[in-house]
Amino acid sequence: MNAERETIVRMTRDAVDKVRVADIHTHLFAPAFGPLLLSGIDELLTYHYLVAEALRWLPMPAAAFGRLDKRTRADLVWRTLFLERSPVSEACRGVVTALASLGLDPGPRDLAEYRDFFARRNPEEHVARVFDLAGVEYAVMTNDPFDGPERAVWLAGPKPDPRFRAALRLDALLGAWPSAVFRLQAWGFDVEPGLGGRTMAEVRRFVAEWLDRTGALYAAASLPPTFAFPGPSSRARLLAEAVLPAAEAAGVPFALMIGVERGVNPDLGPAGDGLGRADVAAVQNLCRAFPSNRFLVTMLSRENQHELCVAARKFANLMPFGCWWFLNGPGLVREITALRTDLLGLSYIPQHSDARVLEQILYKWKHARAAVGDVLAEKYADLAAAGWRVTEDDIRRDAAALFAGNFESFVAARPAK
Ligand code: FIX
Ligand code: ZN
Repeated sequence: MNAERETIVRMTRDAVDKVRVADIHTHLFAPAFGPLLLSGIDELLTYHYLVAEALRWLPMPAAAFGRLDKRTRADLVWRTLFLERSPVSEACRGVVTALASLGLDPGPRDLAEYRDFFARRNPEEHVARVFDLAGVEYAVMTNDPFDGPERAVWLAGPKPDPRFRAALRLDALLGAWPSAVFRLQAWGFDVEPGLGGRTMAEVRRFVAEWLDRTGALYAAASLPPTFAFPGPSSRARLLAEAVLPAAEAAGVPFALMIGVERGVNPDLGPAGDGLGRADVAAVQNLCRAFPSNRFLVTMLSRENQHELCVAARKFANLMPFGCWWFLNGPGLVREITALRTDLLGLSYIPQHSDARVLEQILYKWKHARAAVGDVLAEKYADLAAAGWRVTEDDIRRDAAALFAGNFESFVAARPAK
């Protein structure tokens, strides 16, 4: 490496390591939501990413594993993935990074010591420390207005916590209308199974109420690989006639998380979801038909990434984000970040953590910063070789946009009518 390249690599790593992060999609909850905020070594070990890996070795059916208590499941995952073989997968390495980030020594492989450490934490101080160590300014939650315990907290009016922002998750509305309709009726909304009468106006009222109650930064839904738009499905109609108009009126984007095939192996619970390649035409059709709406879009299939970047070149109201779930490993994060940078410059959001357990933000962001930083360093070095003077201030500015600013501008933007 020549001296200029070395300097650029050093400056980029430093900027990306220090940049503040807006974690735009997680499954974490503010402490006010009580037991919904998961934390600690047993939660880390029973994360569904690890469960899927352990069940490839364990001599028991998934359903039997699922019936065991959490501590026993954690013991089995620890023994299977960390003691009987080396924890080289991304999710396993993540546990090691998280422990080390908290000052624990992963060397002795002493599960009892880690349990003891977490048992002695003061919960409030621990949340603050983890956010600080991860360099995360705030995490966006996934807030489901159809989830009983969560709904009860919102209705009681939790004290706002600036580290946890809301996102209104509408899978239960858009993906399961036949059951959603009865719940909406029970809550006083005049809706009909066949979508007739006042249904669309009432769903708009429901979405508007919840966007307001939660202060959501965006509304969202995960969608199967078969997602099509436009179309006669209740999902497509509710989206077009109720949800997008409500999001537009509230001035918030809608996040499409496309490509998840739920319950490929239902015995595995959340570890049993798979993926499929989707049709990016649905995204293009939405962006064209709803120019006053903004769409945050992530796709689960590796094969969709290139088409999504090309679609984003056509529509400024489309913001690609994250390397979701099965894409979240250093190899694919590097590949996808390089592809996005080649086609979109700096107009994308490279990663979200998708953390379900508080301490996961430690590893997800450490690993993401490293992978994204490597790609950016190479891009800046190539740019310098082409004759551009790359300054440290430029790199810091660009990193701030990628890791927080692009999201914040997109959320705040009001498209021209
Ligand atoms: O739908 C989602 O938001 C997914 O991210 C989750 O359902 C999934 O289980 C997950 O945690 C992936 O990281
Ligand atoms: Zn998620």
